[in-house]
Amino acid sequence: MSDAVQSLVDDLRAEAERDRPTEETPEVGIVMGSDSDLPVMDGAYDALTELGFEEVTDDDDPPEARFTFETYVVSAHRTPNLMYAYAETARERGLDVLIAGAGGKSADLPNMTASIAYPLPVIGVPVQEKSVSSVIGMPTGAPLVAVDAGKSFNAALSAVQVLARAHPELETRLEAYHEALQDGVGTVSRELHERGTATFRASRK
Ligand code: RP5
Repeated sequence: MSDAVQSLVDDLRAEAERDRPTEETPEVGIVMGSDSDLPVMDGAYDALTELGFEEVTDDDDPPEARFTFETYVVSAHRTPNLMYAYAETARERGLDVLIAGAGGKSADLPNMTASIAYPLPVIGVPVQEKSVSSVIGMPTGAPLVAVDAGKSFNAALSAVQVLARAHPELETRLEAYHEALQDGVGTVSRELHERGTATFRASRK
């Protein structure tokens, strides 16, 4: 194992040994197979921050926000030891739900993470269309929830839905988010109706 990977594995295992209060540990863990997945996986970042989550970048100095998340690159095939350490320590490190994304035809990070982290729920994100079947193709008894290719934003919303069962505050935030979506449709619907198609279409160009 390289020094860079070994030090990450050591940090994860050391963190799992610590007994931090749940308010100080991230609820959501985001992992992706490569930093090249970030332009797709950053939808999860966008959704979580929109819902008031903040990112933990230093376990010893977590952000003020009550609900937080963390982000790592973990390659199933190039760094299997890191994948194992990440998934194996996830629960002990206080995580409640994981979002795992990978691309390529052998997108094994989501399903292997789900197998190792079980029974922690894992939401898989196929980073590309060609990754869908390898992400969702889990055998009976080995569950993985998955979104469509590229839908990391929805993966994060689903993660917050899971958390909201135990945190009414998050349910309120999800409802407010949905109401804002509805409001957007209502506003544009009235605008289209009242301005008429020709004017509305011209105003969009
Ligand atoms: C990239 O390699 C894909 O986007 C994938 O997420 C990443 C990791 O694949 P492995 O290193 O696990 O094979 O092409």
